[in-house]
Amino acid sequence: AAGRPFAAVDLGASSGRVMLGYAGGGELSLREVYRFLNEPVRIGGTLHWDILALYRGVVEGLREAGRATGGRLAGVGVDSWAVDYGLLDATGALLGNPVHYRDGRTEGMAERVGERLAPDELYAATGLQHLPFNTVFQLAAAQGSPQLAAAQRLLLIPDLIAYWLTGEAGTEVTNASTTQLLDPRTRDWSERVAKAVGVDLSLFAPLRQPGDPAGHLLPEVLAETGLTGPVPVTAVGSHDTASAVVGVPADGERFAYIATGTWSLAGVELTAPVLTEESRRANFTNELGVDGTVRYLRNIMGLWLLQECLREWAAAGDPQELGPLLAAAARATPLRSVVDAGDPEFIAPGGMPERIAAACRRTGQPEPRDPAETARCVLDSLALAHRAAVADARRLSGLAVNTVHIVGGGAHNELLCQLTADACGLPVVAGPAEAAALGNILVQARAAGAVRGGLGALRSLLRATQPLRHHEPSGDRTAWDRAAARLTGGGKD
Ligand code: ADP
Ligand code: LRH
Repeated sequence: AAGRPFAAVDLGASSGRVMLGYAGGGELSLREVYRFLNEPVRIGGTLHWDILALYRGVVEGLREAGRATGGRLAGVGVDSWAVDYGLLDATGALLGNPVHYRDGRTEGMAERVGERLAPDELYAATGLQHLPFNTVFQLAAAQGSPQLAAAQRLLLIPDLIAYWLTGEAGTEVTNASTTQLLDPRTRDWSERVAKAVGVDLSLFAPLRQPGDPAGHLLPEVLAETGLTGPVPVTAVGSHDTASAVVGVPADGERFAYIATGTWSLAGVELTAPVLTEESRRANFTNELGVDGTVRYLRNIMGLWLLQECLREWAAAGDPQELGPLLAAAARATPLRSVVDAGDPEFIAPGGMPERIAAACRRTGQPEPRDPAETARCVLDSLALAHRAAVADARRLSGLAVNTVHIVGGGAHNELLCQLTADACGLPVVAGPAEAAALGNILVQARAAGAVRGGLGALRSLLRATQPLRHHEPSGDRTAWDRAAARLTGGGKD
């Protein structure tokens, strides 16, 4: 093969994986060498990430990657979910387990921060949509804790993993943009926001750009993984969604993307942030992307809704298999009932089938009667939320979108992709499902000189090498208008 071997460590909220990619000489291939569940742990009333189990999964995955390549890797890159962090003491030791963004500790924190900096000023300065778990609100919740008092360093999750692999600390900028402490115009920290909300910016390691060198695997990591050094680690779009957007196989600029996994992140790629009051009210975010881009998008609950139902049914002794369940959902009555998949009421874990049923009752719609109807309600609701986000992104950015790309695990879900095409009234291109890993590998490979060019060139390599599925819009679009009206009490959506 012409390509050189790169490993992508991609930690999602539902699973972590180490993917081996060969890139260069016109080649781009990817295969999964190791996947492990990411199961949070509740202790003493606080929901934590099992960060050491995740690190072990990373090491085992790198060993597997080395097994496939005779111990040689041209590079490693790490991406993960956003906003969360670990704190280190003066010796570099981890202070406590990182807290999960779905933990309840941030309740009331937006109000507390709002007393110091009004929501409209915070938006104008950071461009970040209001999500209760943004890092600023987590830090407000941690204020006064002995851990924060002892902390000398704060590392976002992918930077923490990279630190353990290399001994070098940095703060990769795409993920830093999810802290709500960064100004998307300067792509640098906002001293003003940090001061106003009482965050000490010296906790953060220096900013890094995607493509920057991030050190080499430590001798102890080489020994544990059986890899032959030196193995460079490269900063990638360390926010998984930033890497996933690199991995969107778009032709040209007029596309919307939906990265669908645990979350659905739906929006467009821009060259400058949109910081208007209208944008704030529409709850659109300006996260930073690779190569100076802005990811202008909205968070939608995503397949979390279904994951939580599956977990609940299994715990109640009624385990459902995803394939047959989706087949039954495809046969269920379309748009029988829908919920607002953007509603933060669905963020916390637990009791999801009942919470979905309660939301249907509240809006005067029939409750789902079985798992198939619940799954159909979730998928119809996601498609409806995708449609609203794509329409708002077009309107607020002025970009004339003609195609919707669905990447992430949800790209496997043909029903969801077709419903999204139907709801948006636009053609949907589905795949790759592992867009984040591909984006991670492409940015490393480019830094190593194995591939060349801007995002357009990287995306044409994706189109030439990755299998994609096409969904044309079908059905009656007004049915979606009527369903949306049920959620807004008869108003327009
Ligand atoms: P994350 O990165 O947030 O952990 P993923 O991008 O891995 O999430 O997406 C996981 C979701 O993708 C699952 O919850 C599931 O709904 C969906 N998915 C994965 N594989 C399939 C499949 N073969 N068919 C249908 N859906 C799938
Ligand atoms: C998706 C994701 C998303 C964030 C959320 C916390 O994995 O990174 O972009 O909003 O996790």
